[in-house]
Amino acid sequence: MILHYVPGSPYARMVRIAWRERRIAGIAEHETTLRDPGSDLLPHNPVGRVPTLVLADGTALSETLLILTHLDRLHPGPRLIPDSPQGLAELGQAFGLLDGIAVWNRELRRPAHERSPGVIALEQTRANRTADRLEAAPPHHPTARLALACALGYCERRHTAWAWRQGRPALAAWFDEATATPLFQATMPPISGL
Ligand SMILES: N[C@@H](CCC(=O)N[C@@H](CS)C(=O)NCC(=O)O)C(=O)O
Repeated sequence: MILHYVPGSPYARMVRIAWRERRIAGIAEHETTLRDPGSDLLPHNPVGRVPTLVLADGTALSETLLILTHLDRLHPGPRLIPDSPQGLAELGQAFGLLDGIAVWNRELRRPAHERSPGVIALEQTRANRTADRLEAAPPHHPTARLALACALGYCERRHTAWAWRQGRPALAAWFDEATATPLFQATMPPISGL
């Protein structure tokens, strides 16, 4: 199996950490390019997004949660996808936060005259509202924690437009502790300047 990724992707980072943590054998990683008509990802996955996990028979799995679902078939340990409604709710909240941040970040990457102030304001409000909830109630399920840590890790290095730590000392402390592991350190996204 080959996991296509880019180092800046918080979605791919989740899968990169998950398979290592679960010690799943037979996965190699390949750094690809995005938004590139010559990308070597496109023959496998015309959608052109990472993470993409290409199986031995050529089947290309995309979408982080679907890839995690497949990884759960490959290891005997605790499931990556939560069994409980509480765990699912936590995971959904972390993905919702990240998806909103991704939309916000995409707006900021457009030329200034193409940016939508309305979209930026909406996503900023969504992110702040969710982070305020997380300040009071951080997730317990390990995969929800992984997703949240990757979302905030993205903000630390590639979406510094959002001062998410401000006024949220508990969430900041939670993040610092959650990411002080060799796997988080080894998959640190590069700084983007945004
Ligand atoms: N819903 C997808 C989102 C993945 C995603 O948006 N990945 C970004 C990188 S962080 C990507 O591949 N973007 C390429 C593009 O938008 O063309 C998932 O959960 O895996």
